[in-house]
Amino acid sequence: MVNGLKEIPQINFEGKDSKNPLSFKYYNPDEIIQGKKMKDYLKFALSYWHTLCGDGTDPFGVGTIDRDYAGQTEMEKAKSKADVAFEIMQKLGIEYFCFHDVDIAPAGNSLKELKANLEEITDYIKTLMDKTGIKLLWGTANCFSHPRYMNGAGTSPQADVFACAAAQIKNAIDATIKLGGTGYVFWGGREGYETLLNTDIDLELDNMARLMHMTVDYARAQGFEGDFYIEPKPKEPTKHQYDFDVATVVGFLRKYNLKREFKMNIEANHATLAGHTFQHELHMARVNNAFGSIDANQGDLLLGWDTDQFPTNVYETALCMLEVIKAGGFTNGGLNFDAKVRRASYTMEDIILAYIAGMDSFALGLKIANKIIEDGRIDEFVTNRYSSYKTGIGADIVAEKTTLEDLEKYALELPEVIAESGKQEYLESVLNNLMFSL
Ligand code: XLS
Ligand code: CA
Ligand code: CA
Repeated sequence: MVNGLKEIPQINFEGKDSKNPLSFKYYNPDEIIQGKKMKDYLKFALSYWHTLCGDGTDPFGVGTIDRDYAGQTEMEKAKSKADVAFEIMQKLGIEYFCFHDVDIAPAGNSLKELKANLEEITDYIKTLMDKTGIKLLWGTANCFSHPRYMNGAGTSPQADVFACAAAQIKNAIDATIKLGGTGYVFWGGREGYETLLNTDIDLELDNMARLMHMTVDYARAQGFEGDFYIEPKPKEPTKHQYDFDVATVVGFLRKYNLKREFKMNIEANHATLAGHTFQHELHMARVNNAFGSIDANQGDLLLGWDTDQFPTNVYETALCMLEVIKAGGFTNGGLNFDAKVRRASYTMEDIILAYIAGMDSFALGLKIANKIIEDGRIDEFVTNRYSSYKTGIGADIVAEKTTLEDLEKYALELPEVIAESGKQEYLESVLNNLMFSL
C-alpha cells in the first residue's frame, strides 16, 4: 500500500539558507517577477504517469516503487490513486496536472470498458478539482502501450487500428473538456518506423494529419478553446519518429495546413535526444510562433535514451525561462514535470524531494532569466551584432528591395570587408557573472 505521504508536511518557502530538506529554497510562489507572481510564471504541473503510475521497472528488474493503491476493484484503486495525486499536489502547492487516459482510468478489457471507466473517474476527479482548486493543464490518450499499437496508431498500416486510436483520442478529448483542460497533447509514441522495407511513409504522414484534422474539428465543435500541442521526439520507442524536432514538426504542420491550430509541447530530454539543446527547441518554437507548453525534465548526456530525470541543471532552466519570458510567458501552457524518480529513490519522500528540486531549479532559472533581461548586456550585444540590417544596404535587403545584381554592384565597390568577432567566450562569462554573483 502506498504510504509515507501522511507524514510529509506542507512544503513551504524557507529561503536559500534553510537546511530543511522539506522546504523550498528558491520557489516563493507569491514573489513578483516581471510583474507576475512566480507561480503564475512557472505554472507547475504534476505528470500523473510518472508520479502515480511508474513503478521503477526497467529491462533488468521488477518495480521498486510501491504503486498499490487502496481498494478492492480497479476503479476503487484508481480513485485512491487520484486522492494520492491531489494530496501530493496540495502539499507541494502545484496547481495543475496532466494525464493520459489510462493513467487515470483502468484500461479494462476493451475500448468500451475504458470509455466507461474514463467517464466514472473523471466525475470523481472533478470533485477533487472543485474541492482543491487544482486545474488540468492538458490531457492526452495513450496510443502506444496497448499491443494493437505496435506498428503505430495514427500511422498504423491497419485502418482498424487507426479507428481505435481515433476512438481513444475522442474520449480523451471529452475527458479534457469535462475537466476544463486548456491543452491537448499529441506525442507520437509509436508514430514512426523501424525499417523502410515495410513502410509507406507517404500514406502514414497523410493519415497522421487526417487524424489531427478530425481531432481539431471534433474538439472545436464540442467547444474546446484550449491549445493543441505536438510534442517532438526523435526516437524511442521507434527508431525514427516522425515528430523528430520542432523544425520537422513545423514543416509538417505547414504542409498539412495545421499550423494555425497547433503549438509545441517541448520536452528538455527530447531536445537533447534530437541533438539539440533545450533552449534551441524552445527558441525554434518561439520564432515560428509555435511556443506552447513545456515538459520539464533533463536527460543524461552520457546515455542515449529518455531518462526523464527531474531537472536540476540551472544553466538549462535559466536559458529555458529566458525563452519563456521572451515568448511572453505561458498562456494555456505550463511546466509539466514529465520526470520520474530514479529506481533507487523509491520512497514517497523521494518523490516530494524530487519535485522540490525541480521546482527550485526552475525558480532559480526564472530569477536568473529575469536578471539576464534586466542586465541587458546579452540582448544589447545581439542587437548590435545585426545593426547593419537597420540602415543602408542592410535595410534594403531586409525590405527585399535588392536584386543579386544590385548587391554585386555594391560589393564590388567595397573596401576589404572585415567580419566582426562573435565574442562567445565573453558572453558565456557574462552568463556566469549573472548566475553566480556570490
Ligand atoms: C514520452 C513522452 C510522453 C508524453 C505524453 O517520452 O514524454 O510522456 O509527454 O504522451
Ligand atoms: Ca513528455
Ligand atoms: Ca520523455
